[in-house]
Amino acid sequence: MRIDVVTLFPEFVRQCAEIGVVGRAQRRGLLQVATWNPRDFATDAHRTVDGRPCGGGPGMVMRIEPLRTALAAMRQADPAPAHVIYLSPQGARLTQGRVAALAGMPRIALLCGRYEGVDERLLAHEVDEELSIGDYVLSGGELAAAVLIDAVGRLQEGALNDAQSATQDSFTDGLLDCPHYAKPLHDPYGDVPAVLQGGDHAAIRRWRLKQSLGRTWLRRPDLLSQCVLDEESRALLDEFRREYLASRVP
Ligand code: 4GX
Repeated sequence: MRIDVVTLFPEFVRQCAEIGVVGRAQRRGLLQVATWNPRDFATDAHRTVDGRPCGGGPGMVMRIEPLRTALAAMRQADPAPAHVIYLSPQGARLTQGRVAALAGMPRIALLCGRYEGVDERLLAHEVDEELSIGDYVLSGGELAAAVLIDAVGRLQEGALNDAQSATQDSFTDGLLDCPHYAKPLHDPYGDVPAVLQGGDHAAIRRWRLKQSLGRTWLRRPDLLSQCVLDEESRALLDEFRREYLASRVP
């Protein structure tokens, strides 16, 4: 897929997308990231991209014209339609479900705001979807864009080696991940759980599912209430709850 990013800090976004699994996805030709700097499209002598807010108040607002021209240049470079996303705290929360849907699109464009945001008229005419990566305020949309590119990029077919298959991720089935261990089996910090030391793969699968269910119940009950649990999962969660509550009795 292709991701275009409109940003005043193109080097930052590109560098974020060059490391790790996502960088490898780009080198494998599974993902193309292109950046467009609105400052390059400002026409005045000072290459102004911002203006005072109409009606007064603090801060600056990103002006329409350099963004409109940057988006036009992006479309001229490749006329294929792009799903345009504005990143801001006013957007709908980005979830793994939304990430998976975006990962299946042939082309998305990310608009990164700085200052107090972008002129609302540009957003109304150019943006298809507004997304937030969480309920906190960043100093610009670039980190949010980097988060989205990372989450979407690693889901491109062939980006992950099958040892790290995306189908085993937290949230893919609506549950948190189970605990993981590597050698040594015995350490001053504790032992690897006995079931993981043996080769009973059915028992290991049940243990991992039980841990996932138990951790989701303990840490993110909001996620668990959205899940439909089958009979095996309900039994494993009951087992986890009973053991957990028994272990807490003084
Ligand atoms: N998830 N930011 C957008 C500019 C801005 C300011 C006010 C609209 C209104 C963010 C987030 C985020 C910082 C990006 C402010 N836009 N983006 N920027 N949380 O905090 O995505």
